[in-house]
Amino acid sequence: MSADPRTTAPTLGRLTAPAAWQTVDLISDLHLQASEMATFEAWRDYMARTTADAVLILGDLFEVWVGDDAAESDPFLQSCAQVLRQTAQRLHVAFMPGNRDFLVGPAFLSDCGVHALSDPCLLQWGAQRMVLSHGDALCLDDRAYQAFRQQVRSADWQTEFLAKPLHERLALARAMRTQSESQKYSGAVYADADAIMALNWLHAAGANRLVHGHTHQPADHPLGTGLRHVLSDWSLDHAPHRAQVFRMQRGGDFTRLDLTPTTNSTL
Ligand code: LP5
Ligand code: MN
Repeated sequence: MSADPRTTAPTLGRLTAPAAWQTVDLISDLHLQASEMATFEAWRDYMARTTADAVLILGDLFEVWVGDDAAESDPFLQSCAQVLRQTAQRLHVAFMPGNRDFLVGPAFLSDCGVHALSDPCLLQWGAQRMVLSHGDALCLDDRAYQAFRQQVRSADWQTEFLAKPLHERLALARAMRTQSESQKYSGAVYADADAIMALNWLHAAGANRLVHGHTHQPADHPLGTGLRHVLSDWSLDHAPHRAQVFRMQRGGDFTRLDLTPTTNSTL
């Protein structure tokens, strides 16, 4: 019998913020893809202009990622790599894998100068301690997804998958996306983050805030005596347009910057 994830202590990664950091931006779920250039351009412009000391990407930056070798022959993924590389030259950029891009490898990240974040991860920033996650692991009621996740996150599955020719991996990823989209359009109600598991993570980390994406339901919820901040997804190619940055200040204040074209948020 496997352990109950609601009460098992998580394996936490750790990011200790340097004393000089004043502002940290958190983004997730951009689902970048060549057919959605408006979203890419908004992200590229944001990355070039942000005044934050760090951009932490909490998963699903890419629509799908089937292996680092795919980026070598794909001009769009090369453009994404260039944005990451240029931004990482002037501030701290870190990437946590999501359910679409969990196969982004250390070679791609180090080629871009991007730091890896494991999921979940404790961000220690002065007196603040917060847990960061993509969020999919918390959606426990989605049993079919959790079984799928357990399989595709295993080292054996990944070795076998990455050994397949690129065209086969792309076809499998397309089939998986079709399956996932058809589930969405069937009207299935998606699970939200499990409150007991989320609180267990906070307690294990000695933290009072959790920040995650994945559910695409941006909001700030009470969680125990703390808060759960849910990030927005991005799309400037499909209405309703959304492009939101969750910005934290040293000391704990936060704002949500809306970067859709009709607003005038300053970065
Ligand atoms: O991503 P989103 O928001 O649509 O839905 C997610 C869950 N879906 C996924 C799948 C991804 O969308 C696509 C993965 C791309 C990764 C590329 C590399 C690896 C390729 C792997 C090929 C096998 O994560 C969705 C959740 C939803 O979030 C809400 O939390 O419900 O979960 C699913 O749709 C999974 C199914 O519920 C269970 C799948 C069982 C396997 C069925 C196989 C079907 C045939 C596919 C052939 C490979
Ligand atoms: Mn996701």
